[in-house]
Amino acid sequence: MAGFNKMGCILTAFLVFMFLQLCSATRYYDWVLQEKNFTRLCSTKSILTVNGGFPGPAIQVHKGETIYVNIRNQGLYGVTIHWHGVKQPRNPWSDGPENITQCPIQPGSNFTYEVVFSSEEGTLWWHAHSDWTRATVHGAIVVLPAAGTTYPFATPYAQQTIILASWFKADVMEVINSALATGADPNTSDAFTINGQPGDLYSCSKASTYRLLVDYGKTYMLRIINAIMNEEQFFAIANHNLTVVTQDASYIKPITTPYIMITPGQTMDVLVTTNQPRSHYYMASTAYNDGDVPYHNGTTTAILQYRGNYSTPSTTPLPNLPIHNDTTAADNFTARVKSLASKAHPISVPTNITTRIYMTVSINERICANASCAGPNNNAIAASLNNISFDTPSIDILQAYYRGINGVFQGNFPSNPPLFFNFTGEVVNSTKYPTFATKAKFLKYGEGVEIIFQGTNLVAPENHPMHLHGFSFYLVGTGYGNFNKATSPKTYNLVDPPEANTIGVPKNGWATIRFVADNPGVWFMHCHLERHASWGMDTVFIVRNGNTEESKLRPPPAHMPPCSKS
Ligand SMILES: *[C@@H]1O[C@H](CO)[C@@H](O)[C@H](O)[C@H]1NC(C)=O
Ligand SMILES: *[C@@H]1O[C@H](CO)[C@@H](O)[C@H](O)[C@H]1NC(C)=O
Ligand SMILES: *[C@@H]1O[C@H](CO)[C@@H](O)[C@H](O)[C@H]1NC(C)=O
Ligand SMILES: *[C@@H]1O[C@H](CO)[C@@H](O)[C@H](O)[C@H]1NC(C)=O
Ligand SMILES: *[C@@H]1O[C@H](CO)[C@@H](O)[C@H](O)[C@H]1NC(C)=O
Ligand SMILES: *[C@@H]1O[C@H](CO)[C@@H](O)[C@H](O)[C@H]1NC(C)=O
Ligand SMILES: *[C@@H]1O[C@H](CO)[C@@H](O)[C@H](O)[C@H]1NC(C)=O
Ligand SMILES: *[C@@H]1O[C@H](CO)[C@@H](O)[C@H](O)[C@H]1NC(C)=O
Ligand SMILES: *[C@@H]1O[C@H](CO)[C@@H](O)[C@H](O)[C@H]1NC(C)=O
Ligand SMILES: *[C@@H]1O[C@H](CO)[C@@H](O)[C@H](O)[C@H]1NC(C)=O
Ligand SMILES: *[C@@H]1O[C@H](CO)[C@@H](O)[C@H](O)[C@H]1NC(C)=O
Ligand SMILES: *[C@@H]1O[C@H](CO)[C@@H](O)[C@H](O)[C@H]1NC(C)=O
Ligand SMILES: [Cu+2]
Repeated sequence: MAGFNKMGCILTAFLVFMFLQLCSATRYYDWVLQEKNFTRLCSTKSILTVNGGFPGPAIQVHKGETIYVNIRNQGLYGVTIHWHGVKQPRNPWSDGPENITQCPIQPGSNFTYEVVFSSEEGTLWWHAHSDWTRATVHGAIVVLPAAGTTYPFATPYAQQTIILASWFKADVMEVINSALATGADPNTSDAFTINGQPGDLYSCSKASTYRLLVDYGKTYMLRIINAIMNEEQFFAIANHNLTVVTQDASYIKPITTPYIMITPGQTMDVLVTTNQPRSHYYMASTAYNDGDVPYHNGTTTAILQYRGNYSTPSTTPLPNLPIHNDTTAADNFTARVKSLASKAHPISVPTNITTRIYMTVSINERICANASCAGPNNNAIAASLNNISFDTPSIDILQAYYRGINGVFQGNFPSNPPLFFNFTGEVVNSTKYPTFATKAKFLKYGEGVEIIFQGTNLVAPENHPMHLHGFSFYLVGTGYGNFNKATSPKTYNLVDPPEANTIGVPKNGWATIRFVADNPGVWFMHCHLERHASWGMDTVFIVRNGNTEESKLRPPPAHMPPCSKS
């Protein structure tokens, strides 16, 4: 009897130990930010990485879990990490944007993020949110259905993350810092990459091209992430259709298409059926750029390689990707994206809108003394929302709001542009110049919010992928030209609009989004083209506390990284 108890005890202890191991294995991540040398495009350079990887490690969770990620910074400068598309209910303390919700984790120190998953299901990603460090510091987040539930389609045979990224031969910090210093456009990247590799069409890249080995007659899920810095993308696989089933970790009505258009910041899960003759096929990604602005014009490739006994084909077919300025191709795809809106995955589009913001999205000029800058008209390029070019503070806005520190930001971000003109028409000189300030917009807890993004023709019109932290929102309408108060709302889709965290505002057009302000805290919103964000195409929403404990901001963790007195 005593022996049995002892054995039982040991067995229980062993099971508890194994359980804790499993839990800690999946719920606690220990990451080191470190420089590492990589060779790409015939040259070697040191880049900032997490745990030495490019891309960095993947996180896999089930819907609704919470994880902890300890970031130990052994790099050269202060960095923060953002969990892109994770709503982090009541927990902006772990959202990440530098000097918006925290100050940087300085070299030699560490910070543990608590990442709270809620309604997200699909693919998201994490990335550094300090200057341009996200170019090399990023990775996938896979959110599987909760235990006991499944996909709203047949479970794929296997799945693979496909991360699109940018590669610069130069140091990325130098690229943006020198551009900000001269006022000109930053240099474009030297390659796009798929899972870290430029692929066969770039020099010195053939041997390392990423290969996805597949079996014939199966359905694979590709979890595609656009981590590229400055260009939207067309992506396709030769001879294979793609069936898109999620966007930004929300299910959509399946779309079968030869190509997708995916903006920086967006994620899409696509199903691919391996029904073609056993062989090699390229998957490829190239820029969608409909503006008259510099962009990288290369094509990154990887190989979809069937397993089997066949001789290596003499040629590998490339998919037909639309040309870089094929706006129709981009719009044709984007217009097909609709929420699944099923019983198991319902949606809830707000109709009681109490805050409506009409927001111009513009590229601008900053006047330089003695016309000494290298941008247009010897001015510096700037960017703005409602003509306010965002100045990043040196104390985070979240802390300033929480502790009532004055002088860090102003709460009067306007609900309208300062001047109404023909935004998408001929440019008048006097409308090009923004105001530089740190302004945030307060929202009441639980209210319905609508934002009408209005693209403008100022300086350099193009498509802008606008990204909101802390929420997913519904894209209820888009159009070209100026938003028309009387006619545009009649085109809204309130039945099955896509739910997203990033949407492209058409070049010289508008896009309307809606969300309920049910996440108290401080939430950044910005263009996900990194050069635009650097130029000031950003703002901040502060959602006030509600009346119940569950509708209030959580208190900060014990050790937020300190802000330096620089
Ligand atoms: C990268 O390589 C250079 C040149 O060989 C070397 O000096 C440097 O220490 C290396 N950096 C890292 C992080 O390994
Ligand atoms: C820093 O890391 C240690 C473990 O290495 C951990 O105990 C500590 O809580 C971390 N500090 C912060 C602020 O996250
Ligand atoms: C940008 O490109 C130009 C022209 O190729 C080059 O001279 C310059 O060094 C580059 N700047 C940076 C920061 O890489
Ligand atoms: C791709 O889809 C189109 C339209 O549904 C169809 O005509 C075509 O046969 C499909 N191609 C393949 C390779 O499945
Ligand atoms: C792509 O860009 C490079 C470098 O800017 C340029 O030399 C080349 O002509 C461009 N190729 C095409 C097809 O536009
Ligand atoms: C592969 O196919 C060739 C030609 O049909 C055959 O000679 C060879 O034995 C096969 N190899 C294997 C491992 O099946
Ligand atoms: C698209 O770009 C091509 C070449 O880059 C150019 O010839 C063509 O005129 C452009 N089309 C439009 C509509 O701008
Ligand atoms: C876009 O869709 C329209 C209408 O459905 C069609 O006429 C056109 O050919 C499509 N264009 C492209 C590039 O797919
Ligand atoms: C954030 O603030 C710190 C001082 O706390 C400053 O050194 C850093 O440059 C700021 N970052 C940005 C992006 O402005
Ligand atoms: C605005 O400008 C566009 C493009 O020049 C023009 O087609 C449109 O008629 C203008 N709208 C108004 C109201 O003037
Ligand atoms: C445009 O406006 C700016 C700012 O008011 C002024 O400095 C500049 O001289 C104007 N340029 C022209 C060509 O009118
Ligand atoms: C609309 O929202 C406001 C603010 O949240 C609320 O006070 C009001 O009761 C709501 N109206 C309806 C009809 O739900
Ligand atoms: Cu933009």
